[in-house]
Amino acid sequence: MRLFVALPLPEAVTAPLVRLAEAAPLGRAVAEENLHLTLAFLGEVGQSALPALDGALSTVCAPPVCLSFHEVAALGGRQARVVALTARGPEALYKRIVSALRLAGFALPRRRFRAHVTLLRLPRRLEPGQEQRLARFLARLGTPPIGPVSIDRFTLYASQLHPDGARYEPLAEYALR
Ligand code: 3AM
Repeated sequence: MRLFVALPLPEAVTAPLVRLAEAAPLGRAVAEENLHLTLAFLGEVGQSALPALDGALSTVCAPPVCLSFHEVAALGGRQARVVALTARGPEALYKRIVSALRLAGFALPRRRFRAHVTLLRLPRRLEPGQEQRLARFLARLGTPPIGPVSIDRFTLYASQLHPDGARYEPLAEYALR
């Protein structure tokens, strides 16, 4: 199973975000039920490792996350792959989850954590003019008036890749209190 750990988002956040994504001049909007904030990507995990994974995530003890949103930006370096809403608030929880998973022997990609909610997936190559249209759209948006919100749990998701996009299934939830 392809697994990741993420913060689920309430409808008060996902509803305006999906409207915003659908107004973009290009790219494929992430479906509302798939909007989340990724904390750790585990990749392929065998069924036999699930009890150890659940055990590790159950040891994470942290208060609810106060999530605030910053800006809608194209992420992924020079060849941007996604448009995302950047966020602040889950950094301490991220560190606890990553150390609990590493302690339990799970290998995680070594990437700088930049909290974000992916809103749109961009085509591999942008046609002439598309880059400017996207830049104008992002500049107009500024900081969207969404949040802050308090999130009182994190979720282990399974991701299934399909030609029309990934589908995410929540497998387990862990309370933050
Ligand atoms: O929250 P987002 O959409 O940015 O990018 C993938 C997605 O994050 C990320 O895991 C989330 C659920 O699929 N992801 C996919 N492959 C990855 C990898 N090899 C990855 N993150 C790190 N390394």
